[in-house]
Amino acid sequence: MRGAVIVMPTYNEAENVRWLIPKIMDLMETAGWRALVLVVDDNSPDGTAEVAEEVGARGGRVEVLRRPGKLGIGSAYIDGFRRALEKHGWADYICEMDADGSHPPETLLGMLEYAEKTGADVVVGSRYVRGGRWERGSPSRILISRGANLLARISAGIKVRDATSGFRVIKTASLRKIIDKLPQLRSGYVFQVQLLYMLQEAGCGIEEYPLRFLPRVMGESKLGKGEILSYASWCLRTFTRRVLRR
Ligand SMILES: Nc1nc2c(ncn2[C@@H]2O[C@H](COP(=O)(O)OP(=O)(O)O)[C@@H](O)[C@H]2O)c(=O)[nH]1
Ligand SMILES: [Mg+2]
Repeated sequence: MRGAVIVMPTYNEAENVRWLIPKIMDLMETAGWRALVLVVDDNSPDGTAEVAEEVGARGGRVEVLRRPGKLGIGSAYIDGFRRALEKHGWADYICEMDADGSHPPETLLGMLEYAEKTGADVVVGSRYVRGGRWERGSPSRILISRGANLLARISAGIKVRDATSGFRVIKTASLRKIIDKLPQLRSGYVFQVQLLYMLQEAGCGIEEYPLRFLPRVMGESKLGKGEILSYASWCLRTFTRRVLRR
């Protein structure tokens, strides 16, 4: 039986994880996958961690990694990846998935099956390949996303069209190759592009799979101005470094 750990960073997502986690587990089980949802929660005031534990109590296929405060999505993934690599050696894949309902569980299954079929090291859920799209995305968010992707391409030479997507399937063995480099990654949203750059530099095969990116179901986005600034500064630094290296 193939296995996957789904790392899911959360901050105030109680009402979303309540329905999302059971849905993921049902789908994975029906399709014959062994799965564990690893929630990385930053002491959410709305009690996300408790809700996740409650829905996971039946079956024991949910694990909650509790952190003391809001430390950033990037650092949540780093801690989650470490835990998965150390403790869940049975998993063939380690996945990234948002907790807000934007990433359909059916697509996760499609991405895993696509990874199996193609042998890719990484499969990215992508809004910018044929069949992928934003569902009711606000024009300003789409513009930010398009701009961020253009910057990633110019500055880091990233070939993936949706480099900022946080919906990914990564072969465990491929992630293990870069485990020593994980501390170099930043704590915020720019982590996603940095990680992809690292995997690309390590020679990984990266594929994209169409994603219909849905509006978040409950709550608010945590993407702020500080994140955008940190993103732009990383792109500038990476661009400079790459030009100097030539
Ligand atoms: N643990 C943790 N999770 C976070 C943090 N910031 C965002 N997230 C989670 O990361 C995922 C994506 O965040 P979201 O606000 O939906 O970003 P957006 O989709 O770009 O608007 C969601 O599951 C959030 O709860 C954080 O600082 N710590
Ligand atoms: Mg979201």
